[in-house]
Amino acid sequence: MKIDKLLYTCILLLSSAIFISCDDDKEVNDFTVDKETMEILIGDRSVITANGIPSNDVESSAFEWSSADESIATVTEWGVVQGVEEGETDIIVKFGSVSKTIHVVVKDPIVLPDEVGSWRFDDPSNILKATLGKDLQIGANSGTPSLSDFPSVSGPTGQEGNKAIQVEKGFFLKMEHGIKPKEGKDVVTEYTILIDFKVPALDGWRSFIQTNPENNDDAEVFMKTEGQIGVGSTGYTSSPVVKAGQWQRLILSYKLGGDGWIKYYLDGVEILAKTDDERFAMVSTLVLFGDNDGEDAVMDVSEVMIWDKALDDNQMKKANRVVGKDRY
Ligand SMILES: [Ca+2]
Ligand SMILES: [Ca+2]
Ligand SMILES: [Ca+2]
Repeated sequence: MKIDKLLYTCILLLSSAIFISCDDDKEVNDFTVDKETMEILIGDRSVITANGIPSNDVESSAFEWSSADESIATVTEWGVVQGVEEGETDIIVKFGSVSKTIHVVVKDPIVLPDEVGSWRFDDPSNILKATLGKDLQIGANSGTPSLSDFPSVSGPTGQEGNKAIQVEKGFFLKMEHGIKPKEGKDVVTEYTILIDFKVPALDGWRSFIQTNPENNDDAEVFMKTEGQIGVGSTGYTSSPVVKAGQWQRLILSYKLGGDGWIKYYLDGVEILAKTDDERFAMVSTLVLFGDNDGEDAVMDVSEVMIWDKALDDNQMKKANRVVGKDRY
């Protein structure tokens, strides 16, 4: 008897469910999406299709689309998703009070190799600390420098926690980059260096790198007083590129040899490209912001990063875009 009762109850419930569903045939109160997750490349587009239940003749415009993070992926009012930057986010589609979430993974076809050294100058109590690699050292053209000669200053505006180091004229930093020369070479002939910097005014020459650890000859990469970047042997940018009082990102990619180059990118734009030059090859120590005879006026520096590869154009553009982006 008990089983019969249970069966009867079940049939009753089932038929009422069918009844309710048939009764609501014309009223859409739920919907499906054709995918729960999607993977997309930066710049590519892909569509998510939503269909009403029970009838699928709902106007597409009845659905409301939004992206949880438009810096990763955007979505149009028709459900067309576009990848913006590497990362993960959700696309949310709403119909009335019902909403569905589609998880989106945006991938970048351009792969940025891992850096081998990174210095951020964010900790005033340990300003030379390496995030990756060895801590930096300090140097001076005359006398013995002390840490108080290298004050902690503000970094890029709007980046809470991003601090910088101030390197005055006649003072410099020394980097033990840890990159080994290629087989058969006694110097490092391939690398890329990224420098986030600010010059307070266009009032004197600046030095970015000096490959001579003794710092007793000219630096390798300068800013001329008017703001051009380069050096005599490669030439300078045809016009000033450095702006007074503004944070900028310089990326220098170097590879010595027949297929080599020295390329300068500033804020993601190529400013100078030359064939290679032996003067850019490094020994185990690289001098930053130093020069032999005073062509190294004051500069604020909020980040230095180095790779043991010569990044290509796409990789430099990507490094300009993504390095530090999610850090502050
Ligand atoms: Ca000099
Ligand atoms: Ca030099
Ligand atoms: Ca910093």
